[in-house]
Amino acid sequence: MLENKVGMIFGVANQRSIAWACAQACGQQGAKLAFTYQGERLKENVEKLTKDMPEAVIVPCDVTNQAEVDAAFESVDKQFGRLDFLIHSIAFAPKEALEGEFLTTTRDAFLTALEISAFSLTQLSLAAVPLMKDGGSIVTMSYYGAEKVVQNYNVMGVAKAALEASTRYLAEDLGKQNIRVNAISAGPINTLSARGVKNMGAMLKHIAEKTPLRRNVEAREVGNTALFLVSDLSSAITGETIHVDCGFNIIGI
Ligand code: 0WD
Repeated sequence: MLENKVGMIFGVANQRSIAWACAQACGQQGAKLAFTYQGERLKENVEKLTKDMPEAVIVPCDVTNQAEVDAAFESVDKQFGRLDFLIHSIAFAPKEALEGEFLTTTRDAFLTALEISAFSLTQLSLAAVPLMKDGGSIVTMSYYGAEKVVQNYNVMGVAKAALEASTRYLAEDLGKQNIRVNAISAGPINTLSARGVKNMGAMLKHIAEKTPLRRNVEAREVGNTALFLVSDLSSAITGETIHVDCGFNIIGI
């Protein structure tokens, strides 16, 4: 399905990362992939995970460092000369902002969370456009806390709301170039980032009882939806936030 397509994947931290599930789904369909990692601490993880992908490009990219962002896209240009899709699967907020009341969020925590978790989508999209010569697809990861209040999610909910709005504005700007931009609103999955949210275990249990499908979503299922969104099967879908949450968001009382 993705033969001859080149994708860039941001946000593989370890084998549990949603980004890695996306990479596996797209890799299995023949995509050539470039992976970015944030800081030396994650380099080895990404190298190990991709050892059976000889063509993979692996480059450092902390989105707070514009020089690294530019260099990452230059590497992809040099290696492949094009880009067809980009998967943005990164977020960060200081741990202390992910508990207690939203009211006490500091300026620093707010700016950091919004910069890394929301602005980076626009930043990376701008860098991707010149390489998306035949159109393209950009996919980002959101969460229900963008729409409704979720205890402890706090400033990350505000960042995800900005991320979903950015998805719509980018979709409008880039549609003329046949570049689509969509978000996946994934149900909670026990990854490294998720552990930063207080009471994650209790939340997973509650959700498994309440969803129409009576279970939690698996990273693999989010990866498959990302595959759909970067493939031509979704060619008329842009600016959307698609829930991949076993139906949790449709439940009222
Ligand atoms: O329940 C979940 N796990 C959900 C996650 C439900 C719904 C959405 N999401 C979102 C997250 O908010 C995030 O946007 O999915 C995305 C991926 O999250 P993940 O797979 O759950 O988490 P993880 O495996 O930790 O990957 C996120 C990575 C970072 O990992 P760590 O844990 O080391 O912070 O984002 C990357 C980093 O690799 N990251 C950055 N990348 C570039 N520059 C930066 C940065 N400054 N900061 C964090």
